[in-house]
Amino acid sequence: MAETGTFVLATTNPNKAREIREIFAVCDPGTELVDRPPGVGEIEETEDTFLGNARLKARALVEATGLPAIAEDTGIEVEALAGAPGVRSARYAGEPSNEEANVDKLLAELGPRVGPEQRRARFVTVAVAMWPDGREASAEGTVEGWIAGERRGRGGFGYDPVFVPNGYAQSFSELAETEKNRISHRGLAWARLAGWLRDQR
Ligand code: ITT
Repeated sequence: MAETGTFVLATTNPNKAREIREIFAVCDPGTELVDRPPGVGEIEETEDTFLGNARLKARALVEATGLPAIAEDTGIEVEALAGAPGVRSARYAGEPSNEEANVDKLLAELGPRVGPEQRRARFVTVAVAMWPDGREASAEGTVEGWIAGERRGRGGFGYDPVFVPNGYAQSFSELAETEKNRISHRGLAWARLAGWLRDQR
């Protein structure tokens, strides 16, 4: 199957876009990523799964541009909170999405629980590629860890300051972005999908 290797990037989050571009540069430099064009309205994430929401975003960009598109949906699942915030991670503290408020709420909900065992969490990313003829491919990536008692570090975005991956003493905010991408939910999901796309050419 011969593919053109050009995709519109559906994400509106510049931090995600930067990480996805870095992952493709390593795993599939032959794929060209085009930024989401201005004028595509907000896409409501009405599904209750990461795959469902990633598909909604990819489909909206395919329909708006007539080009193949890639999209992802990501969330953080906290064991002691029965998997919350999960698919609601972007709007955990309400609308509009506010990363500071989301982290404050997560720390408050975990309250007095102490240590990695009581604060277990995982990030999940589902990555989707979709073509105008309706074909699609997807891949999932997860990373296990725990929620620190307070913010640590200045890098990253979203929940990174409070997420400590298993096997590390640092939060994602304290790791170099190349190291985060090597082990993260996003790094694993997109490395899988990018590798598959590369092998199709
Ligand atoms: P798009 O839907 O436009 O791609 P978004 O930021 O709204 O961008 P999501 O719906 O997937 O993305 O929401 C996931 C939320 O989880 C997002 O608001 C981030 O704050 C957070 N998040 C996503 N990836 C993260 C990461 O690698 N590290 C920390 N937090 C992350």
